[in-house]
Amino acid sequence: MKKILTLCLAVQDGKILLGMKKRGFGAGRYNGFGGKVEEGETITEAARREMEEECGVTITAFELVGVHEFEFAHERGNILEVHVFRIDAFGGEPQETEEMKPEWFALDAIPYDTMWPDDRYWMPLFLAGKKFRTKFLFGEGDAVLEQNIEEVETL
Ligand code: 8OG
Repeated sequence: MKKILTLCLAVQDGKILLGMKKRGFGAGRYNGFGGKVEEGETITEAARREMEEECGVTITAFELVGVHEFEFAHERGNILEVHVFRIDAFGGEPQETEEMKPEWFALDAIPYDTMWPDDRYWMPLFLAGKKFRTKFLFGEGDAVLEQNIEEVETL
């Protein structure tokens, strides 16, 4: 079974916008904004909706830059397919919501120790403006057991 999700990372003036996830899957970690694509919605529509719901801004310029496949050793065959968007412009000011507390980080001070453990491996490609496809297998405590990161021309 495959679940399709989005992940939106806004970069502006040498900073990246992350949010501290306050509840649910991934709570206590900084991450971009996003979530599951709902029925009847395209992946880009889902990305727009999640940015509005989770930090109150409206995307005006974006690009799909990566696709991850995440799998957990205790439930092999259940794939999380996460579509990563770089947000180049948005309207409004990021606001704290019930789900996320937004915060800007300098690109050389990304808080990898409080993020998903795979992020430190693919974020350099993202920050270098590359496109990528990855596969990660997580074990207990979300340890990365296997990883495959491929730079691609198109997605
Ligand atoms: O709807 P929900 O908030 O549960 O969606 C999960 C969000 O977390 C979604 O934006 C996709 C994202 N996400 C994962 N796994 C990972 C991961 O390993 N790294 C990062 N950076 N984001 C992830 O589901």
